Amino acid sequence: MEIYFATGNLHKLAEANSILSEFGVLLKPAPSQKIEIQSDSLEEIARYAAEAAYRSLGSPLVVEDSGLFVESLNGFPGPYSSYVYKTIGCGGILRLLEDKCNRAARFECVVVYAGGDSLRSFVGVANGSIAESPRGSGGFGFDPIFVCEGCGGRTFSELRPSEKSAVSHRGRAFRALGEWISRSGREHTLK
Ligand code: ITT
Repeated sequence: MEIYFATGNLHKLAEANSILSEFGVLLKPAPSQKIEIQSDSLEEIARYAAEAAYRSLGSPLVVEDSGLFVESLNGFPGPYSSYVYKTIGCGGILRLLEDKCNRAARFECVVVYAGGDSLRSFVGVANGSIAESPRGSGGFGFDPIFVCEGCGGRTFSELRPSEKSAVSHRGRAFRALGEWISRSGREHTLK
């Protein structure tokens, strides 16, 4: 069964597909661009984008919005993570934390499915902390500086892709989508 995924981030597509393949679902890149509003809420951003993409595409699809929330920076960069990664990157976040004792952080992910009469949100959170310096070579974005709880002190970049998906914000949100599709959503999908 196939569903469109409106994203410009191929890493997200690959991670989401490895998770949804367990549910017999294949995500295809949507032929329309994700429209991104500015908001402090990942869910609001993802819902707006899903509704807009569904209006233009007319086929069932998913949209995902995610971000890194650093506790001692009052949740920054949060919904602005994509822009902050492109501008100051992992090094910039490490510099902002130089004088901070509290390095707690979390990744959040909201996946929104739009199709038929359904607009459904699925949320995933991964708790952890910001490393003292970047470590590892896998993944993307802020992975080299995010140490996930329960991963033996390793950053997301030091985990195998399957290990990251087992504990990540994206893994949790897309598994919840996969379970919902398995239970009730099959009639809304393309094939
Ligand atoms: P689309 O909006 O086109 O889907 P994007 O990369 O711009 O792609 P977001 O607006 O949701 O996606 O921004 C999320 C940013 O948060 C992303 O660009 C990364 O910098 C960071 N991020 C999200 N999930 C991550 C992960 O699993 N590992 C590392 N960084 C992540």
